[in-house]
Amino acid sequence: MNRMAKTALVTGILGQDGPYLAKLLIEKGYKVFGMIRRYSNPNYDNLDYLGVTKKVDFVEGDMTDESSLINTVRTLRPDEVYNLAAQSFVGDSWQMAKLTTEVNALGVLYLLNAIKFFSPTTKFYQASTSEMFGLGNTNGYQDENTTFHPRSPYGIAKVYAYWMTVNFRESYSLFTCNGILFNHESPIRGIQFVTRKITDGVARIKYGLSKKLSLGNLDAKRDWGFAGDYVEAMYRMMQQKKPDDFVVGTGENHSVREFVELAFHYAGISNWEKYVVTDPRFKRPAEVYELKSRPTKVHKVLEWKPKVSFKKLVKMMVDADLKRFEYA
Ligand code: NAP
Ligand code: G4F
Repeated sequence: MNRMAKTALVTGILGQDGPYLAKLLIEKGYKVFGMIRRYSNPNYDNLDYLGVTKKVDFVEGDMTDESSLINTVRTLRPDEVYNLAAQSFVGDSWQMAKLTTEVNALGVLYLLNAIKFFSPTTKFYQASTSEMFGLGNTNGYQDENTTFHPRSPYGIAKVYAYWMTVNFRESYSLFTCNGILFNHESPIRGIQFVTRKITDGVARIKYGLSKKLSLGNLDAKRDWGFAGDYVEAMYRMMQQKKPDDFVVGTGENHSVREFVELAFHYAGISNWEKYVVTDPRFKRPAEVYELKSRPTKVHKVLEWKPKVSFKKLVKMMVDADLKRFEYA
């Protein structure tokens, strides 16, 4: 190991963003430690997909187990901690509100305390989210000044974590920042999320493995970008002289229906209406109807802009799922 290499601890390393961030940090010369929770059979597929599994050092820990976080931070004393771990599926958060709160809210407090007591020079990134805005908007968009009105236990837990992150900065002068990221997707997006559910469903239909695709609210609108672009914004936030909070998004939004239409189109299937059925099971008790960022601050201060357009993103995901089934 290069002794001068910076060190980063990434929680949630096996999810979607973890592997993209790990790849970026490794390319920048970091030594990356990835925290994984105890599993009888952990799944390294996403890290394998990006070719970085062997370049990450794994440490065991769980966001609900304070002592594991203390031990990890005390032992590694990393330069940077990126807290990506979460029960991140909004739809499940009503059924598992307590677990969601323990992981997404209290877990962040434990991690911040571990840094405060055992490694106060460590910089901390919190994976905050546009779900915190919920119904809140300012003339049809959301930015750093928009009021939070979360609509799910997930969003509420994230609001707690957001404010704890701000509070540790204000109370103890720690370097803590929030990236308020709008939806970002990729070929390794979890299968439950609507984009990947659509591209996986389209590929199954294309290869005759499925006849229907069941979805919930087709009118919901999201500001969708590519995960590979968004981890660069996380990194840049942590390189600032002063910690701050940033909204990260594309500045445009599209409906679930538009995503569906394009995905079927790229797979070469006409008449998408023939295959898509709406199922109330996939509707939410309280919906966030529309999210759209105003990313002026991140453009100006971090000089960050997304590289992958909405159309390119849909195509990338459709192509990847078609390829998976081609060899299945
Ligand atoms: P993801 O794919 O669901 O990954 C979340 C990771 O957290 C998984 O690796 C999971 O571990 C881990 N985790 C869950 N519970 C844990 C626990 N108790 N202890 C330790 N690790 C635990 O999520 P993502 O899309 O990469 O998102 C990364 C972060 O950004 C999340 O905090 C999410 O809430 C936030 N965010 C995401 C988006 C987006 O559009 N993707 C937008 C805004 C904010 P397992 O692999 O073991 O399940
Ligand atoms: O893909 P989704 O499940 O993502 P959602 O709820 O926007 O949350 C994602 O983005 C957040 C950032 O804004 C993250 F914080 C969070 O961790 C996660 O990554 O749903 C998107 C929209 C919703 O309006 C949902 O009601 O799609 C709608 N939808 C319609 N049919 C569906 C379905 N969502 C899912 N998951 N499955 C459906 O069948």
